[in-house]
Amino acid sequence: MKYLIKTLNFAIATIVSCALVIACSPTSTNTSSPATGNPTASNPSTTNQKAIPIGIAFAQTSNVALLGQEGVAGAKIAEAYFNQQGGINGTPIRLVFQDTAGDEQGAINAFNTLISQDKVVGIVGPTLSQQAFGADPIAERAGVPVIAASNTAKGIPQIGKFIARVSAPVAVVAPNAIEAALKINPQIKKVAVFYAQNDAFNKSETGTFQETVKQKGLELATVQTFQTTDTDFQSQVTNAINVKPDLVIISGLSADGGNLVKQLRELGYKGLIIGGNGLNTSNLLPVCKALCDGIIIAQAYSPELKKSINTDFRKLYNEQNKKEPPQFSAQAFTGVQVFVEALRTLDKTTKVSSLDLPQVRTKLNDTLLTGKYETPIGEISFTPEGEIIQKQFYVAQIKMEADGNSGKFTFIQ
Ligand code: 1QQ
Repeated sequence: MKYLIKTLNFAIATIVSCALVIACSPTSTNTSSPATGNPTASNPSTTNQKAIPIGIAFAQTSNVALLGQEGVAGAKIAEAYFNQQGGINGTPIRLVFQDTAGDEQGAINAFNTLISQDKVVGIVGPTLSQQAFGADPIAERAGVPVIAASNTAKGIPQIGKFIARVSAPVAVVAPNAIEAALKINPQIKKVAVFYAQNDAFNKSETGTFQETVKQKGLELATVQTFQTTDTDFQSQVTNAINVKPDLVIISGLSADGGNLVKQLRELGYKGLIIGGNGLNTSNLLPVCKALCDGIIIAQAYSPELKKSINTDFRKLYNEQNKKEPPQFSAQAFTGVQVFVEALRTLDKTTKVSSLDLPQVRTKLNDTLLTGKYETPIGEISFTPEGEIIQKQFYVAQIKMEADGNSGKFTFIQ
């Protein structure tokens, strides 16, 4: 009798897990505890079929990988961390990574694979807003929840009801950098603004910077444009230096932004420089080396935040990377955390394993939007539209060592 009940339970468990995991096999007997359930695996072919798949779409190749790799690192820490805690009430999660590379098509391909082939319950990504405007409508049409972890342009949550973000918009974060610059140098009057005109995020960010400059009563002395693929900025830098600015503000990505900083300094600009979110990575340091010193960058994360989940995250990141965690890693961790906590909540009312995939995706989206989360970036929640509600922001300044090779982000606000 006991044996019969056990067999029946197993048969039911198998049928139930097949409801969610399309590629399941009826002979699957993997009942390993979450703690041993292959928590760091990222290759779908070698992983536990019972685990709940969450897609991660970040740039792992192209110049945008300088930003995307930090997201990958944060997501991997979250996978191990939450599986160690028991995953989704006993069922592990499994992150499935797809490289978006640097453009829209790369993100579209990654999303299509995650949605149709990997059958994920939701997606964290893509790396750039420019990519999100191309790929998010695909998830929206397929009814797959997306949590943007590094898309800060205006209009991201408005793409659709399945699109939310844990990356606070530049409109809220970027003005803090100008305030910090004015504290360092209250004499600032003339401002030169540079932006990459082939990128949606940079166009959005420069709009915020330019508005803030005017609101603060500063003179917007010149606006110079470039492309994220440019390496030579001599003519724009010369134009800017001619107006004798006291502050330069750059909206670009890390490779172009780093080269622009380098050429500004080489051609003699001595004033303060603000970099936007695209320069917000220590992968910038090998590009402008000693000349990166002093760049001011607004932050949506501080390693110093005294919350136990941040202490845990910071320790794990430090152990692996021997440095403080950067914002993009903290935001990616947070994106995974929101999915995990929303899945736990959903699973308590309706067993996730009893739902089919479209149901899980829809209910997960509804659940995540109503939750409150204690995360490494602080306590967050969402507006009904999917915009993040976050209270605290910071400003960092890059300090380079005398050798010009290493440096770090020091928090000034
Ligand atoms: C965006 C961004 C990027 C610079 C983050 C990597 O904020 O594209 O919205």
